[in-house]
Amino acid sequence: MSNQIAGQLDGTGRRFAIAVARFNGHIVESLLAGAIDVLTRHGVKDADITVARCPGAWELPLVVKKLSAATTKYHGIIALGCVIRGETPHFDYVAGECAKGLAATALQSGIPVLLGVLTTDTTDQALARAGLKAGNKGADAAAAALEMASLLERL
Ligand code: INI
Repeated sequence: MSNQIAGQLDGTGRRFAIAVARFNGHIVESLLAGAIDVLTRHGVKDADITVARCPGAWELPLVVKKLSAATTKYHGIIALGCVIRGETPHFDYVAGECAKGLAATALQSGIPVLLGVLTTDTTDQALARAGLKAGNKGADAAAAALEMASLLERL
């Protein structure tokens, strides 16, 4: 019989931080609502959720790095943003460096860092993934945060 280890979606007694980029705010606020909804429905108290806002996706890695080193120890940090290709020739830099920075912070800190950053070609695609018709990437990232927090405790 193999030894199987997996995380559960139980947020009881856990603390999470959410870093939120203000750029494309109408979309990112829907990601934030989805993330908070999933966390609280799985037992995380409102008081145990910290939300930190920054200008854009480019700034998310630094904010997440500071949160990962904060005195309050979080069980997971969720990064939320929205980068739309049609709106900027900087798409590849902003989206690429954001993802790279977040991945590096997770590995350096040992704290799960969840990628809830939409990268789409159009605003319609982003809206669809922010709760309109193709799920909510913020909610997905929050579920992954719960799972990873539980999994890391068991590994
Ligand atoms: N930031 C985003 O989060 N999404 C974008 O689509 C975007 N565009 O289109 O440029 C964007 N740019 C701002 C960037 O994240 C920084 O805040 C800015 O360059 C200041 O450092």
